Amino acid sequence: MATQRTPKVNLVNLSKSDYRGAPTTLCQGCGHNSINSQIITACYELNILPEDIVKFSGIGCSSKSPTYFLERSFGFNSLHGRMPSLATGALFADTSLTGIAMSGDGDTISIGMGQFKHVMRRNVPMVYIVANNGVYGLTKGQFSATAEEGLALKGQGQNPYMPIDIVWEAVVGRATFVARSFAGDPKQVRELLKAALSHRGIAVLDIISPCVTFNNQDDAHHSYAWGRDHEVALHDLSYVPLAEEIMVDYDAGESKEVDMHDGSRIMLRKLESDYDPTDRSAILCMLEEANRQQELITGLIYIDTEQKSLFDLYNLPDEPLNRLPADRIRPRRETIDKVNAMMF
Ligand SMILES: Cc1ncc(C[n+]2csc(CCOP(=O)(O)OP(=O)(O)O)c2C)c(N)n1
Ligand code: SF4
Ligand SMILES: [Mg+2]
Repeated sequence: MATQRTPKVNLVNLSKSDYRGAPTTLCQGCGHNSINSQIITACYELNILPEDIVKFSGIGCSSKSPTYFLERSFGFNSLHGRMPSLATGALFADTSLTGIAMSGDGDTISIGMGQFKHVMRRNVPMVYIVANNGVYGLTKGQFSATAEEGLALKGQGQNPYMPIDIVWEAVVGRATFVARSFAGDPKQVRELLKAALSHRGIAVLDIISPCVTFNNQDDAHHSYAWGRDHEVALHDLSYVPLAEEIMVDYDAGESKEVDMHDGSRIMLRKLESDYDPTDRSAILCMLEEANRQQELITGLIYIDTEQKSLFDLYNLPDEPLNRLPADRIRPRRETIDKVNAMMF
């Protein structure tokens, strides 16, 4: 008689399939599919209950992605470019949840740029992924604001404009965790996702995610071939959860440690040179130079674990606001009268 194999479970007694979503309807080979798989693996390996996660997205192929991971989590699809304000409100209402947002370069950097800037300056605790392919994939491949100058696409002509660098915008915009990765480098994507999920503040991940249907020619800056040839990893990054004994297998002086709020650590092993992800002005110079040299810099680019998050700025009760009874959430009649009296 054939024996049935029991699926492997994690510390919260769930198998990896408990973290999956509906079957994807994205094109085969789309970078977004690869990011989705790493979200599933990261959450499984971190033993997070899917019910403790809330997913957010806007509009685009990338924004369809939350359907394809964590089907046991709640999810919100916003209007195009408006996901950050929806996420801010939802997370404020229940600060016990972990937010994972999936957006696109069109959704965030074209129509959504204003909202993106404000969610970063407010340091809303959430993982904010931009699956960046240089085009509007869903509406058939128009140039997005991250497309490189001179990119020529069938039916679109040649892009005359300079691109916007998402990482640059995030560092200047005061996001407290900024990283870049490449969908063709799944290990790095996974480790960065795990670190981002432990960050208390906004974690922006610019992930180059090729659109195989509209923008994957070898010389295009968001293609698999270009990414593979031009990726320059700043460090070899490993995420070490609190529960695991830290096995430092690096020589002294060869690695940098970043301590996270929850006691976990990010280990950054030196590759070419020492890299300090806390020195904002040096980072901006490095990004400028990398763009000039056409290098795809990846890794943990900037981190600040000291800045207060949006929720730390308010005197919030321990219980989530959306679970407080009406008599605790509504101001009393006398309070309203007092406020009104102050107005006149
Ligand atoms: C207000 C509004 N304007 C325009 C559109 C059309 N539209 C839908 S998705 C999209 C762009 C999506 O691009 P991106 O965020 O890069 O996602 P991708 O499909 O490339 O993953 C556009 C312009 C829309 N849905 N709503
Ligand atoms: S059109 Fe492009 S972005 Fe959309 S699913 Fe296909 S490959 Fe992905
Ligand atoms: Mg896009």
